[in-house]
Amino acid sequence: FSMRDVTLILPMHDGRLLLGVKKRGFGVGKLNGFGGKLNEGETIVEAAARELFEEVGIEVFADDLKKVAELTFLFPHAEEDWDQVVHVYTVNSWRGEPVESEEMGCEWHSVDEIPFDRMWDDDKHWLPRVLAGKFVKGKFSFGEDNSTITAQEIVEEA
Ligand code: 8OG
Repeated sequence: FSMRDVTLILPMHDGRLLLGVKKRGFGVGKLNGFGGKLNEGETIVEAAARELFEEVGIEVFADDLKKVAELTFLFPHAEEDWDQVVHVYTVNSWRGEPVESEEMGCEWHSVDEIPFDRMWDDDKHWLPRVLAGKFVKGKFSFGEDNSTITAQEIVEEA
């Protein structure tokens, strides 16, 4: 058994972060970056670029994706296949204008005023460090409600 790899991409421009509002699926209603599971045969960065285009209509070069975090999420009270490793990237150049899709709305937020109350519970722990330019490696366990953090470990940061 090996954990599923998932992507999360944070487009940034001029001190602002583009966040999606998920309209369906896992994490519906929450503000988040863009991304999802890998398709068969895809690399992680290929999947990241595809998800960005599908969810918000912007096109990036793989080389412009900068890996900023690797986060392990454990859900001991859910099905085993909820556990996953999220590979997080920032990107600051792309082609096209962000557009809403069927799956995602989108909103710009200043990096100084990120609405953590509308995001996943773990984000307030790792995202500020990423926005401060750090690489974060972390592990988070969720409780019975599968949305509140019960244990966390930032295992590496440089
Ligand atoms: O395709 P799927 O719906 O599984 O994609 C889930 C997206 O949500 C993917 O981009 C990874 C991201 N994601 C989680 N858990 C968490 C989390 O705890 N915090 C943040 N910020 N993103 C998460 O799956």
